[in-house]
Amino acid sequence: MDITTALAPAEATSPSPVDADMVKDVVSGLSATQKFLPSRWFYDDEGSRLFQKIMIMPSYYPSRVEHEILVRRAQDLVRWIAPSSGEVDLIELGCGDGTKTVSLCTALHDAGVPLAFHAIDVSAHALAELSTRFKHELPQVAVHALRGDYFQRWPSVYALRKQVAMFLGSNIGNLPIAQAIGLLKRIRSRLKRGDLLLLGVDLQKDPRAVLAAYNDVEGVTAQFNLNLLSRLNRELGMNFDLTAFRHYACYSPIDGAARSFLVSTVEQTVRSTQLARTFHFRAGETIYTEQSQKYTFDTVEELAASGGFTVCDHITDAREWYSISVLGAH
Ligand code: AVI
Repeated sequence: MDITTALAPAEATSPSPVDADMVKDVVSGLSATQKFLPSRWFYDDEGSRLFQKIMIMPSYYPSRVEHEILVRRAQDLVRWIAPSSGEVDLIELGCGDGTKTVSLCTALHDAGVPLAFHAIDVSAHALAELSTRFKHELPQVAVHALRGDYFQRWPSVYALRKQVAMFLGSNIGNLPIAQAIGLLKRIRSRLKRGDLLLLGVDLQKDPRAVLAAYNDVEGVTAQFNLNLLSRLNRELGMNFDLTAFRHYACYSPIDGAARSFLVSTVEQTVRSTQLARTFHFRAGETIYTEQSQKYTFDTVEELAASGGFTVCDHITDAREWYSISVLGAH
């Protein structure tokens, strides 16, 4: 197996004490009329550990159903990815530890598709696990691990080979619409006509099932949400009292958005030594921390068109709870 781990220069050094983007987001988010903190800051080590826990909870169906589609509908995906005998570069944005994709790569390999797998992720730890997984389970496939932010990085590939990009995990749903379109356009600009993007999207369904996924009785999503405040305490010298905030999740079938908030249970002022700022909270005031968009086939089509793609197919589970939508670069 050929494993190339390319470290982005800025990421190869130890993290700087204060992240300038985080400072910008926190100052603007906590000064806004409707306070907000972007969900990208959830994923420090503890946040990633809690998200792993969420993914195996019975109420959190998206990861389970997506995995089921990747396994049960692998042959349909193989037919789209490799309708003829040419070589394919499979490029996964935000690959994690490879659990999602190893079964699809196995199906492609078993179908005799000449394949190179380019795995992009910010986490060196996840990439190391992915490399080990492929070494044990599928040593015949060349894995190129690329560490970095998928908003910026792209592997070097041969211009003539077919490229199939993958953005799974329903991660598109966490991006504000302008950013989601921006990401699709960026991916499109790297592809040529006839290449594909496989996009994992969570579909609209019984609102009670959606709400249960973000409002689990075990309280793991609450811990995941509150961990954001622990992170800001640690990294920006803030003094959030975690017992004075509560997780609140809601789902609106009108716009298909599941939203998470942290509610201040009392009137309070939070300080940051690093920022030399204070932020005031009324009792009951909320910080909007995450949007998880749920789609219909129509809204996937609108999103795809805005990003420069056409929808070729929606590969779903039997209940149509989730779709790996096949988008064609035209
Ligand atoms: C990573 N992302 C797709 C998850 C979601 O469903 O929006 C994050 C998550 N938030 C709460 N539970 C899971």
